[in-house]
Amino acid sequence: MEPGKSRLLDAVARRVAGHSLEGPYYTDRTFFDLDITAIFTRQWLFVAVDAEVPEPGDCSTVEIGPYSVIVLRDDEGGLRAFHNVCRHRGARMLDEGRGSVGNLVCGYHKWTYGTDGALRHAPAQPPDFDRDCFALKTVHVRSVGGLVFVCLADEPPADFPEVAARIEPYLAPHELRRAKVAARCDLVENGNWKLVMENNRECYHCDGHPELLRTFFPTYGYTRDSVPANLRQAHERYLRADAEMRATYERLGLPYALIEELHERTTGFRIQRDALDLAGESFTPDGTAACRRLLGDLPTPRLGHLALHLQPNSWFHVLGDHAVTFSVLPLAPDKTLLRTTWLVHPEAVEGEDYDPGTLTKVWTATNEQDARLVARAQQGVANPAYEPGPYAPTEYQVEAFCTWYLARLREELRP
Ligand code: 3BY
Ligand code: FES
Ligand code: FE
Repeated sequence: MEPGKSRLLDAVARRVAGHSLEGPYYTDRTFFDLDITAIFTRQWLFVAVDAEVPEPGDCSTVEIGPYSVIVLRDDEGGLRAFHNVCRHRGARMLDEGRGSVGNLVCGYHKWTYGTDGALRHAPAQPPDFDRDCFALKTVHVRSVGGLVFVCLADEPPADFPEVAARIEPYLAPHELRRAKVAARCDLVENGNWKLVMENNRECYHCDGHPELLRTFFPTYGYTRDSVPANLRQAHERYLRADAEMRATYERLGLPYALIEELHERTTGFRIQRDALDLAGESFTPDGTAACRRLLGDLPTPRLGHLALHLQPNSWFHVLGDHAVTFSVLPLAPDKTLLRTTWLVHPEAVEGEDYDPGTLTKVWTATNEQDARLVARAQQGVANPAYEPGPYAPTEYQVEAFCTWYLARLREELRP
């Protein structure tokens, strides 16, 4: 076995369950490259929403390690994804970001591809040139209730269709496929992508989120018996709100049961409809809706939030009045892009039904607070004095993330 590989396998074997990972997982270029190969080229990744590419020709380009992928609505209204690499001499076709195209034209020598990826025109080639041999390379893509996932693997994880089928009924009433993008924010965090994910998987640090905690119950992640004394009052409020929400979900026929299979399967996920504090409608200072026009045909804004967490790179909060999606993309061992997107009903009018500032305020503040925590964590794990420490019981989803992650590394490194 190559020495590099055995060093990585040794690190994986050394890992003490229930403890954070060793420093090099977050700082070392070899681990970063392994993460791209073992995780980001193998798994289904959340990269966009249908609402970003509603019309034929609409496209969104996303960078995944050294890869660049075009997500595109084709002329028939179907979703497609292609490698952003021209089949002539490999030039990048589209810049990162969003746009709309009739055809995909390479800027170098004008090879021109249809929205189905077929090469339509290659100037000044000999008569026997076979255009059929040079279609854009495809990438697996699918929408799950309006959330767009791509997979760079030749053979994507076999359990994703089943996971999608279990998630879709929860998302369906919110009709995200028809929604519109109300706001978007790209935040580059000074930390490894795993620190961004781990931070999202616990509320142990949530007292750092005063705006979020107006409505987000800080008891998230605690069991009934483990709620600490300072959170007892919040827990009492949670229990009352939870009972009422369950009755609402039952009455409206909304799926709400917790499904939590974060490390038991290749596509780890967690989904749950859950109460919010105060008015219980949205992430606002008093909990009332931030958008007057509700998603889908929902009859009431008081629905709490549908929380969805997926390995390896995403989480979502889907409410009665809006949805907010989070996509995590690694840039370097110590740099990560967090892309946040807010969705509202397609006919919601800015300035009338919603104010973008109010809509985005809580998660913008929360993301910035989290980014500061992640940057501090990165500084600490890069310090030679760092050694892995024990997770608290309420950090069980961080442990699940690490367990899931290490299983993927083991699969990749298997001799
Ligand atoms: O966005 C989330 O779901 C996580 C869970 C707890 C902390 N953070 C808010
Ligand atoms: Fe694209 Fe030449 S590299 S047309
Ligand atoms: Fe946080």
